[in-house]
Amino acid sequence: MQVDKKSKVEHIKEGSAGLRGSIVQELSNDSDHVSDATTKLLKFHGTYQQDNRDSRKDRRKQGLDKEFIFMVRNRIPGGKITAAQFLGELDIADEFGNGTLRITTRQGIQLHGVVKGNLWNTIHQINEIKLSTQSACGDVERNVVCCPAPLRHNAIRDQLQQYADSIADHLRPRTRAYHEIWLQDPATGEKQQVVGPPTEPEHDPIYGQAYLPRKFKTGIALCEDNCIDVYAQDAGLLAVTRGDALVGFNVLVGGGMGTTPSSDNCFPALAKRMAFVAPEHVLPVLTAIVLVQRDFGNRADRHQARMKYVIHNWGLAKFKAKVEEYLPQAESICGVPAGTVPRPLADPDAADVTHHHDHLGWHEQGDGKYFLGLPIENGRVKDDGEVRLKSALREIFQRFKPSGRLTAQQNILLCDLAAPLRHDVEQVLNEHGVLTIDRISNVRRFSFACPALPTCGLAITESERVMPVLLSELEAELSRLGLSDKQFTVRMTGCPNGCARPYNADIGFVGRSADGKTGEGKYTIFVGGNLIGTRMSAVYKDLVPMSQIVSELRPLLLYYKQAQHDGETLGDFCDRIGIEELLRFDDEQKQPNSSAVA
Ligand code: SRM
Ligand code: SF4
Repeated sequence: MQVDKKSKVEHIKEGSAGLRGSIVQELSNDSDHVSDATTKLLKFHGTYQQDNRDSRKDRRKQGLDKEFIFMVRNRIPGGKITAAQFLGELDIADEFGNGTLRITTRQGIQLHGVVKGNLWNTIHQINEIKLSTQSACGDVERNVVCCPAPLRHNAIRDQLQQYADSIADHLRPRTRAYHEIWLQDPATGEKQQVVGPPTEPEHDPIYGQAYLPRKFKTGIALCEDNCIDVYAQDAGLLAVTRGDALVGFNVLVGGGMGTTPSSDNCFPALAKRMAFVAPEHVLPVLTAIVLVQRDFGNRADRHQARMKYVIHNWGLAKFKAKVEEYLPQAESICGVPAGTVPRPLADPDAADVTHHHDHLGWHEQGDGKYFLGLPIENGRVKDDGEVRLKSALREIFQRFKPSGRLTAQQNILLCDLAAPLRHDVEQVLNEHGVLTIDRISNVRRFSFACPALPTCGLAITESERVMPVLLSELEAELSRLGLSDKQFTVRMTGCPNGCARPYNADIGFVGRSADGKTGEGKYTIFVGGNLIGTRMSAVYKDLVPMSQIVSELRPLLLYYKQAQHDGETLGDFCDRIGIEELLRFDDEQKQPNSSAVA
């Protein structure tokens, strides 16, 4: 008997008639939640069924079902958003969500706390403001990230954004399901919801009927500005420039941060440098890469389904040869003559990542206007006590109409501001208690955390909600040691899936378990990555309770203070010294007769 090796999700996708399934029927029934199969399909439409995990226990005690809510994710290539769109998102969050917006680590926006009865309106209204949630989640190309800085000293950054837009457009599923389900017929004004499969077959030459085995992520960066973490992408496009001209891209393949410690052979990985490609050949080459992953990615085990495992199993040379084999098919899909892309593909150019910018603070754009990079703690746009960030942004977008760019560090750039408006913008921020970059510590500036509890169904520990407190402790320790001027990345996640990319940061905290009684989280501490995102970190300590994280880091910070080389970053230091020696020093400092660590 033939054993069906495909995972359950594969069957759901294949049987969904182009991602329709029974979404329409389930949206219109009285239940407060949807079935498992529909939950899976809804991801392709940009929404996750979740439940409020804060209320789980109490509700269980009362014999009640979970408090179901939906997270709705916008796909915003390069994080480019207009003032009207940002204001629209705020309104939608107020009307249908929990009143907050969450800027994501992929330059998107998430709304949380949408109940099922408001889901259609939420997604519909997002489309009304000309944004989309289509394929923000699901086994397809995700939001394409791209350096958001609106620097116009030359044309390169605008060109990169154009690539991000065209890649996003090209790799969007061809099914009409999204439009049928969520959009309104502009001619009749009626809700256009079609029940059942399409009358004419829809052909998707890239995704077929089963889409990809897993999510796929593309990012575009500059060597001197890797703000989007190009090595963490399935496909990274690293711009190669000569003077003011874009001459091509180094194509990096197989990055990915997710891992499942309990599952064998799972690991986070940095992408590998595969080839140099001329700008006009990027689309066919990227398409060929996607097709290889479509046909050879693991469809039996979702833990092994990301493209990094294909590359790990085959080796880079075999993977590259397969991409070359798929180029004719890709060329045909892209509508370019066969043989357009020279093969074999050229070896990567020597150019590589050298710097990282977070684009915070005021910058002249090169066109006489200015942008302000505003830090947003963990990307959460909300009014909280005296810090009324949401109201400040609302006023700024209403009064000054800047365009916005969301960053992959969960911050926002307020762009295209004339010089005289700088003072007014600062005044609004001051009046609302919002801190600009000159008033926050370095460690807070270069940190971010994933949402985790109470919305994320996969969270093991807290992340976003505890990070601010942890950073306050860390700030005090760094100040005590005279290290406050150091710049290093600190990232936290509530589980090993790596949504805040903790595995290539200088310091990463990854949630591993939670105390059954107190709920206190225990974290793995990783050290030795770097700000420019080109090196993986290593486990320093495991299962450290939240309340002990700073004291467990203290000896390491002291060692750094004492033994750093001139200008050496914390991650470089940890990498040079090595985990074994760091732990030996840690041990020594903890001996009763040690004088160094108070
Ligand atoms: Fe993520 C799943 C949040 C960027 C790796 N991620 C999730 C879910 C949807 C949980 C779930 O599946 O039920 C989280 C929703 C939480 C919530 O309540 O909102 C979630 N991921 C996020 C965001 C919002 C984190 C943030 O702090 O901003 C980011 C949304 C980005 C976007 O706009 O598209 C986000 N996720 C990432 C990144 C970083 C990146 O892409 O640069 C990664 C690591 C890179 C990678 O993909 O390898 C990441 N998320 C994952 C994984 C692990 C995938 C894997 O290969 O194993 C999961 C779990 C899964 O897919 O099964 C996951
Ligand atoms: Fe959820 Fe884990 Fe991602 Fe955090 S890292 S948002 S806990 S899946």
